[in-house]
Amino acid sequence: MVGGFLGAGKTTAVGQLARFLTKRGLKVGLITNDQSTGLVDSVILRKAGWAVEEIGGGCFCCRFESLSKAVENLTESTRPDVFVAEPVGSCTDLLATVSYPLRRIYGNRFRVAPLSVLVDPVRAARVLGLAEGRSFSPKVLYVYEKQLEEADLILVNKSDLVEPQQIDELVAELERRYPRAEVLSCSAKDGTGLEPWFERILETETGSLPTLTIDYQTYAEGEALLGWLNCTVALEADAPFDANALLLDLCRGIGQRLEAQDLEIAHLKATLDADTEGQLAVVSMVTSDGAPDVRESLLDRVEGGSLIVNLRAEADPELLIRATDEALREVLGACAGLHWKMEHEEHFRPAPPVPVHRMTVGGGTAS
Ligand SMILES: Nc1nc2c(ncn2[C@@H]2O[C@H](COP(=O)(O)OP(=O)(O)O)[C@@H](O)[C@H]2O)c(=O)[nH]1
Ligand SMILES: [Mg+2]
Repeated sequence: MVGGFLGAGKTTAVGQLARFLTKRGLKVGLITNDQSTGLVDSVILRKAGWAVEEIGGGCFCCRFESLSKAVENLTESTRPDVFVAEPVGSCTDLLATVSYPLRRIYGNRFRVAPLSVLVDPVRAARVLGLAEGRSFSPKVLYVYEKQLEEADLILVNKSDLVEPQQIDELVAELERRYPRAEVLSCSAKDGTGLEPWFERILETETGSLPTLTIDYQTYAEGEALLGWLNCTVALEADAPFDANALLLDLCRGIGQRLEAQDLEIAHLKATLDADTEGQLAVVSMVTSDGAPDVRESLLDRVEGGSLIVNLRAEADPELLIRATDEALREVLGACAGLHWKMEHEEHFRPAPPVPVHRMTVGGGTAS
C-alpha cells in the first residue's frame, strides 16, 4: 500500500513502482480508491496502460470485501505478481484495518509489503512547524499525524521541489518524531531516490509493529472537515481547442475562489481524456496559494472529451461546488463553440470510518 495525505504524490509513485516492477518482469495490478466514483487517478493509471481496479464509495478499510473483489478481478484478468494499492489520502489506521487482515487472509500466497507513507515537503514543513504557511485545523492534522505514526516507511517526496537542506531538516525531524519508521527521500516525478524504496518493498515485509492507539471520533471529525467533490463533464466543440490551457485556467479559477475565502485545498485534480491513444491532459494543485502543476499534456488541440474534476479541501462541500461551478462556467463559457454537459456530480463530507476488520498488534486501541 502506498499511503500518505492527499496530494503527497501517491499516484505518481504508484506509476513509477509499476514501471519498475514491469521492467523486472513482474506483472502488476493496481487498485485505486475513493469515497466516490469518477477518479482522476484511475484515468491516469489506466491511460498509462496498467490493469486498474477502482474501488469507489468508501475506503479500503470500510469496504474490505471490495478490496478482495478487486484482487479477484485483477487475478482473473492479469494474474499479477504484485498488487499495488493506493488508499484514500484522508485514511489512517491502515495497518490494523487493511495490512494485517490482508496478511491473515492472503499470507500463504502473498507477502504484505511495508506500509509506505508519502509526504509533500512543503505541506509537511508547515504541519511540523518548520515553515510558515496555511495548514489545516487540528483534527485534520490529527489524521495527518496518525498516518505518519503508523508508517513502516516514510518517503519525503518531491525532493526536486525544495532545497536539499530543507529535505535533510525534514527527514531529521520525521526521524525524531516517528522513530519506528525508516525515512527516505525521493522525487516520484523525476525518479530520483526511488531505488532504495523499491528495494524495501521487494525485500521486506510489514513488521508486526504495534497498531495505532486512535480515537475514531476525532479521526471521523477530522476526515469530515474535508469537503469532497467529484464531477465529470462531457465536452464537445465546434472547433479544436487547447485542453491544456483550459485545465490550467479551470484549476486557477477554482484555486483563486477558494483562496479568496481563505480555504485550503488538499488536492485539486482535473483531467481531460479526449480518447487520444495514450494521451491525457492532467493538472493538479496541492495548496490554494500554489501554482497549478501540468503533470501531463495533450500534444494537439482536441474537439471534445471527458473532463473530470476531483477536489478535496478543508471547506463546506457547498462552497466547493459553487467555486467549481462558477469556474466551469467562466472557463468553458470563454471557449467559443464549446458545448458541455455535467454527467456526474457529487459533493459531500466523508462518512465516519467503520472498518470491517481491526486486528491489533502490541495493544493499540481504538476508541
Ligand atoms: N515536483 C514534484 N511534484 C510531484 C512529485 N510527485 C508528485 N508530484 C505532483 O504532486 C501532485 C500530486 O500528485 P499525486 O501523485 O496525484 O498525489 P496523490 O494525491 O498523493 O496521489 C501532482 O501535481 C504531481 O505531479 C515530485 O516528486 N515532484
Ligand atoms: Mg492519488
